[in-house]
Amino acid sequence: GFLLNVISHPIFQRGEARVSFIETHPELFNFRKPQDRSTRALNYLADVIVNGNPEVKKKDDSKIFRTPVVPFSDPYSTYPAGNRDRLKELGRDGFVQWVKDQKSVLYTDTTFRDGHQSLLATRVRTQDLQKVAAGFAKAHPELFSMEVWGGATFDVAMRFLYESPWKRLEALREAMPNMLLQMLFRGSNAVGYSAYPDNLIEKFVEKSWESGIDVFRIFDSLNWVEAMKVSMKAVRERTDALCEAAICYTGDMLDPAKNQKYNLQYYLDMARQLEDEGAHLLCIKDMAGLLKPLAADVLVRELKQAVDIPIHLHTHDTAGIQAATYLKAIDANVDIVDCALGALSGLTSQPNFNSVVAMMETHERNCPINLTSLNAYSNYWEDVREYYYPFESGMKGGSAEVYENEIPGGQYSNLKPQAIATGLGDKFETLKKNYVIANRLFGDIVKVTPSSKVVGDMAIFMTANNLTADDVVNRGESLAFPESVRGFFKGELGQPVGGFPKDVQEAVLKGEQPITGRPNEHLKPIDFDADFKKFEEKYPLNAGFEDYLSYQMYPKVYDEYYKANEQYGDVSVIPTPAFFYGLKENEEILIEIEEGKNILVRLLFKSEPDEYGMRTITFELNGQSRQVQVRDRA
Ligand code: BTN
Ligand code: 3PY
Ligand code: ZN
Repeated sequence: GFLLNVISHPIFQRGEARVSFIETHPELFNFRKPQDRSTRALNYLADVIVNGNPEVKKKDDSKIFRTPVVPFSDPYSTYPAGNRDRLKELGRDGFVQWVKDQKSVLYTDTTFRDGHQSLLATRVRTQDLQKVAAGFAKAHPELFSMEVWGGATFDVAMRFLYESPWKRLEALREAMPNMLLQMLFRGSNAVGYSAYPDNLIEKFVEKSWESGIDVFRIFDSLNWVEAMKVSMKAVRERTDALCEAAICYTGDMLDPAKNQKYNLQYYLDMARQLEDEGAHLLCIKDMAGLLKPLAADVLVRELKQAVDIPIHLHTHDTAGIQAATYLKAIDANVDIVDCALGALSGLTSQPNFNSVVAMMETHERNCPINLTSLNAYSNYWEDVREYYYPFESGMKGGSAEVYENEIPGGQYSNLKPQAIATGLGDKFETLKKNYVIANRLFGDIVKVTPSSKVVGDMAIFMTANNLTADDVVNRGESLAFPESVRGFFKGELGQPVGGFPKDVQEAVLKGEQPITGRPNEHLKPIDFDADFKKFEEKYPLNAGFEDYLSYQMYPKVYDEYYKANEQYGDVSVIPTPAFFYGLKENEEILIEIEEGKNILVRLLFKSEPDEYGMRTITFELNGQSRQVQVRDRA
């Protein structure tokens, strides 16, 4: 940290502080003085100006951002009724009946969650969503739902953006009162990467609903229905939200060489089980974009016969042909499809919403959507996307390679930064090949968070250590496998279809005994009253029980998020370009520091580092000069 007090001053740290030093630096004894919001925002900006945002690995100083245009929307106009109003009016069963009875195809817009998760490593910040949320909800009340939360957004919001996922949800809830808000929920892993006690899962579902979620898309990363039951039941019994249960699609159903495990019969059986467990909706979750058009035709037709609940199709356009999959699925009477606004669509994201709407204009199942307005919102995102250029994956066009490596869209855009962070940036091709080999070693599993992360970790491990499949089996005794890989073979993510390959399991576990039941069963229920009290003592400035749940999901990430908030205040108010790139000399920004209160900040100049490596940053804050000292960590 750079907040300058005597303890953090280099002279003091080197043990060279003399009485005269103390006398000449009285300001250094002002520590722990509570700082106002503006000062903390200046502290943040000063640090980014001097040291950069640690998440921005390669800054391009020649970039000039266009100012994104928020499509006009009258802030005082009322909200047209949407599907949230319909759900309230009809109740859950009545609503599901309405979905089935009406003939048009319905749309979920994934721009606010999977779109940016899959293209920009989940880095889109709340304020960029919030600026268009209300206008979009007023202009497009016909949509089935908006996917806005869950998946990786929860983790990334705290870990990399230092913002509260709960506040994001609450802000979007307020801005979109007519729309169904949807989240992605990882069954027994909630929004994390490991199993949690059942009562934590239940509490999380309950609080998510209270904070605004109307549709829970629940999946298990190994398609193990057993692991989905607790969260499905919690949605049904503790909330008035819709329970959408997902089947993860993998392999190639129509390819006899690839459909030994994951074939039509397998999907139909799973669908019936999920319907029996009380799902209101069924999702085909094609997380890697492997569902080819002709397979979609068969799968949707057969599922419509097998179950009575509406079918919601989710895919990723990694191969570039998933609009064709949608057309086939729509002809086969799929009820709902997932799309992302043009500028955040395609490649590893969802198919292009705008173009699908245009495609459907003369189709008998057309659901009229105002395309001119949709295009204006896409243009907004085209400009906003530029802010996030460091998080682009570099993929330039669709790739049929995905049929081989089966990497989920949401993982693909994060794997590149992970490879770079582990020093494997120039071995990305080998890494993708090892992903295929790792999957085979694991017995060809369903790959979606968190199981996909296990395969990714194994691929990174093999690449970093130049290991072959043979090495893994034959030299396994002497290899220290990644923690996530050991956990997987111990049964901590549950049971894969067809069980674990015994030879690899033995090599990894080295005599340790795996569990066979639900991992959550082995976890002690949480005593919420006592535990929340402990949490409050440790983190007195927490924002309530929701923050406690964040802490339960990600203790270490929460701790760092909390400290960042103590030091910098709520950084979600900083405009995105300044958040990532700081300010150029003479650049001026407006920050809404709290509701209705704006400050104007201009960077005047930054000094050279002094003999201790400290720089002085001079700002103008609402016309007054203000200085902040920052250690140059370069
Ligand atoms: C997903 O598989 O959920 C999408 C990728 C999410 C990546 C996030 S980034 C922080 C955290 N650390 C990881 O290794 N993965 C997640
Ligand atoms: C997630 O769990 O984050 C996913 O998007 C899985 O597809
Ligand atoms: Zn997805």
